[in-house]
Amino acid sequence: MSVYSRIAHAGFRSRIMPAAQAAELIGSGDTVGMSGFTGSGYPKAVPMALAERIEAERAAGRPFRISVWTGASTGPELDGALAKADGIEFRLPYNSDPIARERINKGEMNYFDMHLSQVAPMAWQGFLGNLDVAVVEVTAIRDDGGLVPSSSIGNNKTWLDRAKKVILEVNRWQNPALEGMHDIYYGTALPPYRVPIPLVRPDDRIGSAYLRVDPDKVVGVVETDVPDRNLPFAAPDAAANAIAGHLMEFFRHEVARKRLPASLLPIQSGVGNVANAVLSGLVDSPFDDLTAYTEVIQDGMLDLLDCGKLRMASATAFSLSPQAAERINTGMERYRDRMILRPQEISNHPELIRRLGCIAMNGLIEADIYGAVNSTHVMGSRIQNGIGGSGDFARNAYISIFMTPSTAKNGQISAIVPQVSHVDHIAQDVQILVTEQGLADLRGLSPKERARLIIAHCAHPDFRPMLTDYFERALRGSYGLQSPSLPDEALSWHYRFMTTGSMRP
Ligand code: 0RQ
Repeated sequence: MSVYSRIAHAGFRSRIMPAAQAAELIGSGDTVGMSGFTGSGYPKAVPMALAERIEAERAAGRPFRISVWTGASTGPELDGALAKADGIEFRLPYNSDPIARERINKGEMNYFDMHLSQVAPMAWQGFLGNLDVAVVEVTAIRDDGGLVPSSSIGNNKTWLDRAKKVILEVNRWQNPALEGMHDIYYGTALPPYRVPIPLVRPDDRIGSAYLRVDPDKVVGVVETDVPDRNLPFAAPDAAANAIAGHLMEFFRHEVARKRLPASLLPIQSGVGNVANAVLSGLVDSPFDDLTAYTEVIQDGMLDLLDCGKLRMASATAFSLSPQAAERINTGMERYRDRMILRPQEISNHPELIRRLGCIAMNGLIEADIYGAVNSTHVMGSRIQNGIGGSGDFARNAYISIFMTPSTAKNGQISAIVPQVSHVDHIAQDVQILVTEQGLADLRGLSPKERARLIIAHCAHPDFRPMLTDYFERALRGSYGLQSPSLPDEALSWHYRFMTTGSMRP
């Protein structure tokens, strides 16, 4: 294959350069919008070259730090390399890289963790400041200058439009058959010019298969041949399988009561062990003709597509194990027409999630007896990842489900607590709570009814008596009886863990 085979446009071909030269086009203090969403479609060569440059500048006594905006989490060549070099001053909107996480929790990196649907609108509104450079991975450049997107879309449309200059990474590893899978909607506008987004089914295509960029802004083109680096999935454990079982039972019940159609409604599924077990559960379920309107397409969705249960999946990115990434990359022709990747402002758009009636299924760190959920902060202060898309989906879903094992840290922590140490999702946005112990349907219940149900159905038996005791005493000693609480004692569960390593008394 000729090195030019993916770059048909002569003007862009003349700007091909090594990654190190492209990294020279980024200055200290710049804000850089990079592609990338959950380990796919992120630039691999320029961030690595930039990290090297940052180390060299620092060694020469010249501190060099940048602000990094992306779609969501990325890979070790981006977040990992730049955080290791201590090159990130400010980061948005989501991170799951362990080195960056450590820097954030040590107070060495500012992090604005935000709803993923709001990133592009907020950039357009001007609240985030100027964008100096965009570094975006694509899979090809057509002769008309159209960009064939990569394995994630994220905020690329916005970065390409807003940045003063653009660096493109053209990745030959991605299958060229990706062309045609994407749907880039260019119809969004700021108020008062907003109009309804014309998407009424998850299958609808409402935009272009290509990203566009002003060729005059493109200062560098770098060719790569590097795979996306997603993490392998662990096989679902017993707790994950039990959670999946409770959810399948719940769906059967809802269909029998005619509260859900037999093909369910478009599913949104978080990532990780539990989410994957739920998707596997759907493979053996009685539900057919399923659809997904979600953030990421993960391994379990490929299985559902392969067995014919899933009609199509709409997302903004792939989030696949290395094996599944290989599987999709080699079988792209088979999958392409049944998948759509969109900008994250569309995949996570509240208007569309509400219109389509998505079934949202997300993980959590802890939930309290009233149903409020903490998705982000361990012990109220230490960030794990970020709210990601969970808020976009939970608030607007037809049914908002949160799922978790009932304990963490080898059973020393109860995931069900008297009061969450940080609130991401208020009780009104949490309709179904499910652990391996059981499922609590909180719809239509008052706070006290919720508390009794959550303790009985979701808490681990080791912690159930403590929670019941707390609740009964709160009923006697609380300032008001709408949501009875004993605030000092409620948070003492977290202090106990921090001081003794266990929430057990
Ligand atoms: O810590 O790695 O040090 O052992 O938190 O926990 O069990 O690996 O959980 O991978 O399911 O992630 C909420 C983080 C759950 C995820 C969260 C510790 C635990 C471990 C991770 P270690 P697990 P999961 C759409 C929606 C927000 C983003 C989102 C998340 C670590 O689901 O980031 O939902 N959600 N996006 O030991 C103390 C507790 C704990 C605890 C877990 N109660 N107390 N530590 N941990 N519970 C996503 C997409 O569609 C892309």
